[in-house]
Formats: sequence, C-alpha cells, structure tokens
Amino acid sequence: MSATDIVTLTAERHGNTFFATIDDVDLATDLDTAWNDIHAAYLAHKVLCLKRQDLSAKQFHDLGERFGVIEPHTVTMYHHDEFPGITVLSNRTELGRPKGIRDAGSHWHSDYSYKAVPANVTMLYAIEVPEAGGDTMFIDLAAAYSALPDETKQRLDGLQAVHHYRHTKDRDHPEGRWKLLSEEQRRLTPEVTHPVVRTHPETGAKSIFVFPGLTSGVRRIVGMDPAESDDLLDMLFEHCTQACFQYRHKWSVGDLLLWDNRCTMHHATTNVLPADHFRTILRINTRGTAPA
Ligand SMILES: O=C(O)CCC(=O)C(=O)O
Ligand SMILES: [Fe+2]
Repeated sequence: MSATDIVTLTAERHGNTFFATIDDVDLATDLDTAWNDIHAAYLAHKVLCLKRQDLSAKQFHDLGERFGVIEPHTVTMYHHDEFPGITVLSNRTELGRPKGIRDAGSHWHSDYSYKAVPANVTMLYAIEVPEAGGDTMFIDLAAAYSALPDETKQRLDGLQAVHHYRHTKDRDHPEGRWKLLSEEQRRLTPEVTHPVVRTHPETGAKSIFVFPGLTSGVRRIVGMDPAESDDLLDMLFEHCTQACFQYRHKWSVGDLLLWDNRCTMHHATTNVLPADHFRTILRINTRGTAPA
C-alpha cells in the first residue's frame, strides 16, 4: 500500500457507549496510512482492540510513539531489554525469576493517576493468553459523568481530590506494591491533587476522575470533612461501577488493546488467574497532560 492510499477502517462497537474492535488493519504494514483513522477511532470509542496483529517489539513501540512520549513503567525491573518503554506483564518464570509483572492492577484504576501528569494512552499487546481467565474490564467514565443528576454535577464542580501511589489504609496489605519501590521511586511518587471531574483536552467531554481500587490511592477530597469525603467518594464509586458503564474484554493472541486513561478506568483479573494458565502481554503507555 502506498502512503497516499486512504484507509477507512471498520470499528465495531461492543460496549453500550464505548469499546470497539477493528479487524481490518495490519499495523506491521499499514501504520502510516491507518494512523489518522486509528486515532479518530480511539477518541470516538475510548477503548480499541486491533485484532490479529503480528508485531515486533519495535513495531509495537512505533505505534506507541505515534500517541506521544512513551513513559517507562514505575516498576523498572520488568522493562523490555531492548526498549525500556515496553514493560512485560507475565505470570511465567524464566531461569527461576518472574518474567514480568504478574498482576498489574486487579482493581479499578486509571494508569498513573497518582502522578501530576497521568497517562494518556495505555497499549497492551497479547503474546500468549490462557484459554479462560485474565480478562480486562473497562468502565466509561465520561458516560458515567453524563448520567449523573445535574445537582451532583454542580456539587462536583471545582472539587479536587488527593491521590497517592498505592495508598492503602492497611500498609501491610498484600497488594501494597509500594513495597517494591526503591527510596528514589518513593520520593518520585508524592501526593498529588487532581480535579474530581476532568475535561478531555481533545474531545472536550467531561469525565469522573477518581478511582475506587483498593490500592489506586484516592485519599480524600480537598477541604472536605473526612466522613463527608468518604460518603461522596463511595457514592461516586457505586455510580461508576454499575454494569451499564462496563465492558469486559476476553483476550485472544495478537490482540492489541489500547485505551484512553483520561475518560475510562480498567481492572485486571490476573490476581485470580491460576499459576498454570500462562499470560504474557507487552505494555506501553504515553505521558498525558495535567488533568484540568
Ligand atoms: O493485565 C491487565 O489486564 C491490565 C493491567 C493494567 O492495569 C495495566 O497494564 O495498566
Ligand atoms: Fe492499569
């Protein structure tokens, strides 16, 4: 295909308000011509699954660079040998050592929301997947915001929340992955403040931007009495996690799943994946902009 060909991809919507699959693109050969369509589909559907891809680490990395500046994962020990911007997620062991991160987040979260500048896109590319299990779940937080009563929207207007990496009330909780961090990494993850509702810089849509995951680290709403803050967060979390805003993805080898962290949250299920059900996935995310 020459660079002047126009590609019109077919995106099939699966969730009520978001999540589409594209089955007619081969990123190994068509990235230049398909890029504009992929980007438009990403903004329109929020989560995209590009089916049946067969990519080298470099080709996967090239797609990441189209989305922006690739940001290496906070946990550095599973970076890909050749491309540190790629992180390996896996429950395999190699030479007696874990090959990758076994569980990168079995709780509702948005990537790097604990940083002053959270992630923009996250991309996962499936190398091997189990026959059953290891699904990834998503929630459309723009749809969840739209469905709030006007009165609640007004109440949320202007509120800010404090986020802190892997904050848990119980510091010995087994999911408290902060233990893996060096002193230096801990120094790099201080508390940050973000608006409770953020406006998407490219589409202008508003989304809820607080996350209920046990370890995703929303500590409190700024300037609010702790009981009132807890009640408001609980109400928002219950609202967002209703089935009507969710979609659950079952993986196939070759799936390249990418999502917009500015208007969605996601939940791995690898914490309950049996140890002999192997799953190996390459991961990239790019740096976004400060939520506003
Ligand atoms: O492995 C998964 O299903 C998702 C992991 C995750 O949350 C991430 O890579 O950001
Ligand atoms: Fe994640």
